[in-house]
Amino acid sequence: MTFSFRDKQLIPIWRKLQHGERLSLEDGLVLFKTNDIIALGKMANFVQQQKSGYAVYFVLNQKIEHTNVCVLSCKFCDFAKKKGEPDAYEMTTENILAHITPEIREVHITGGMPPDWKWERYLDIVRKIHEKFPEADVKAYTAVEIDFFHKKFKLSIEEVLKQLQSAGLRTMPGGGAEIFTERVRKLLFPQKIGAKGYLEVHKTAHKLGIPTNCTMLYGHIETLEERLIHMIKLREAQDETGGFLSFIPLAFQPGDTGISVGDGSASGGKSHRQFTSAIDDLKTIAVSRLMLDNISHIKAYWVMLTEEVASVALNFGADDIDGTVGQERIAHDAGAVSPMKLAKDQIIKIIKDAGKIPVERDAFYNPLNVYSENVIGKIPYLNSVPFYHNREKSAAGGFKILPVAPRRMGMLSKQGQLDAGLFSLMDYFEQEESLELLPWCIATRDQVKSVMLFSKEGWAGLNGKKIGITDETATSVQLLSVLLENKYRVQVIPERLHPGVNDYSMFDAVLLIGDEALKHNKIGLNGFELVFDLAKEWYDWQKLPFVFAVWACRKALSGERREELKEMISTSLEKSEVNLGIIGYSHGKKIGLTKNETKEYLEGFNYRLGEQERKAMMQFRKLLEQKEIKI
Ligand code: V47
Repeated sequence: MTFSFRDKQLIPIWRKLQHGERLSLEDGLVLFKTNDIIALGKMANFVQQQKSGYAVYFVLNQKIEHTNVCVLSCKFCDFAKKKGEPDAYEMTTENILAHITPEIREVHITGGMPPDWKWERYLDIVRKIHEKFPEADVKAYTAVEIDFFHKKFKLSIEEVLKQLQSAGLRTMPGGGAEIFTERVRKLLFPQKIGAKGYLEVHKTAHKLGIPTNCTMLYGHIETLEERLIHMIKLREAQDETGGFLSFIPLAFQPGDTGISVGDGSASGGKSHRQFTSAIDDLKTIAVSRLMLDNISHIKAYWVMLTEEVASVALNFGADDIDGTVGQERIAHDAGAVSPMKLAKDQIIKIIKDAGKIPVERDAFYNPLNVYSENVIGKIPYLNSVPFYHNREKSAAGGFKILPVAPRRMGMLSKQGQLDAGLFSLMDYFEQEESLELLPWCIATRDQVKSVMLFSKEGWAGLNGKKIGITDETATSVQLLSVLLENKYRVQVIPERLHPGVNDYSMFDAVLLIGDEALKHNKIGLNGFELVFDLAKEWYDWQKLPFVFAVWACRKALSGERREELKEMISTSLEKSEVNLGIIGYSHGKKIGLTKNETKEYLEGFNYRLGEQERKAMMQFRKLLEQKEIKI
C-alpha cells in the first residue's frame, strides 16, 4: 500500500508498521505531534484492517449505573454524589432488572462506591441478571470497584473475582484506569488505585478466565508523554496475559469538574472548560491503534466522542463503536452532548456510512450477526494469508473480508450471512447441503506446527485427565478425539478454554490451534514438557494428509459471483506461492517467526484439494461416524 506523506517524519514509522515492528514512545510522540492527520489515519486504518478487515463491531448493550453514591471524590468526576445529597440515587436489584430487555447481549455495570452496601448485594445483581437473562453477558465492576470490595469485605482480589464469576460475571469493563502516572493520580484521584493496583486486578481476572477491557481518560491535565506511558504499560500487561479484549480512549467531559483541558495542571478555572477537539480524539484513536499492537480492538465510544466523531474514527483505526448503551450517566452528568442511547438501526447506519461491515457481537467479540452482503469469512491465522494476500486492502472485487475464528464462521454461514469462506472441515461436513466445495483447502502431509497438544503426560498417561480444548474450531478438537479414542484408546475430561486467556496451569494438557499454537511450538509452553503435532500423529497412523479447512461458497451464489470468487482465490494464491516468506512476513513476525520460519511453515501446506486430500476427508468422516464418545 502506498500513499503520500506530507510529514516525512512519518515515513520510518510507516516502514516499521509494514514490517510488523513495535512502535516506541518516541514514535508515538511523532504521531501525536504530526499535522499530517490523513496519513496518520491511513496508517491506523491499514493496521486495523489487518486485524479486523472491514468489520466494525457493536453490541446490543444496556449500561447500568447502580448508584452514584461514592466514598471517593475524584476531581474529574461529576457523576459521584455523597449519600443524602439531593441527586444521589441507589437502585435495587429489581429496578436494575426492569431496565434489561430480552434482546440485550451485554449488561455493562459500573457505579459509585457507597459506604454501606453489603457484599451480597453486588453478587445478587450479577446473579439475578445472569439467571433472568442468560443470553446477556454480564460485564461488571471496574478494577477500582473490585479493589474497593477487596478492602471493604476483607477478601483477596482473587476471591472477590471468583465469587463474582460463580454468580455469572463473564467479563470486566475497563473503567478506572484514568492516566497511569503518579503525577496525575495525586492531582486528580489521590484516593484511587494507580497503575499497579489496576493492572493487578486485571491480570488476576485474566488468570481466572475473565477477559477485560482497558481504558485511558484523556484530554484533561495529562501530557502526551503520559498518554504514551499509559499505553505502553497496558501493552506490557497484555504481553503477559493476553486477556484484554479492547482498549477504549475516554474523551474527558469537562462538565462542572473545574478542570481545564491540556494545561498540564489541575488548577484550570471554569472559564477554560472545553471538550477535547475532534482532531485530538481522532489522533488518540489512531495512535492507540498503532501503539497497542497486541490488543485486538479499539473502541470509539460514541457516548463521549459524539456520533459524528465516532463515525470518522472508524476510518482512523477503531473497529468497535460500543453499542446501544440504553442509558448513560457518567458522561452525561459531566455535560456529554450525545444522546442517552442509540437504536440498533442508527448504529448500523453509522458503520455503513463509514464504508465498513456492521457486525453485531457478544461481550467476547464473537460475531452474532453480519449486516452486509457479499461477505467472505477469513480464518485469522498465518496459514490462510496466501489466499487473501492484498485482498483486505481493496473491497474493489465486490467481496468484503471478515476475519473470524473458524467455529464462528461456521455459525454465521449457518445463518446464511456469508457468501463464502475457508471453512473448518467439520463445518463444511455439517453444512454440505447448502455449501458447494471449491478446489482449495488447507491441508498438511506431515506435521502442521499449528494444531498442537501441549501435555504434561504421554498419550497413555492422559487417561482420566483434564484437557483444555480450544474454543475456536471443531475440526482440531474432533481430530484429537479420534486420536485419543481410536489410536491411543484413552478417555479424557475435555474442558473449553476461555477466549483470550492464557493461563493453562489447571490442565494436564491443552489443545491450541493457529497462531497461538505456532508461537508456543517455537518457544514452548511453560509447565507442558511434551508437545504433539496432531497432523503428524494422523499421518503416522493413516499415511494420509489431513485437511483442516476447505473453501466453499453458498450453493445459491450466482454463477457470475462464483467465477469472481474463484478468480480472486486462484490469483491470490498464485501470486503468494512464489513469495511465501515475504507475504507472510509481517504476520509471522508478530508471532515471533523469522522470515525463513514463516516461509518453511507456509510451504508445509497443500492449498489445493487433490485426490489424496479427498480420500483423507472421507477417512476422517468414516472414523467420526464410528466414534462412540463425542467431545
Ligand atoms: O471509570 C469519569 C471515566 C469511566 C468522566 O469497558 C469520565 O467497554 C470522561 O469505563 N469524562 C466509566 N470520562 C466508563 C467506562 C467505559 C465506557 C464504555 C465502555 C467501557 C468498556 C468502559 O468513565 C470511569 C472514568 O474513567 N469518567 N468521569 C468524565 N468527566
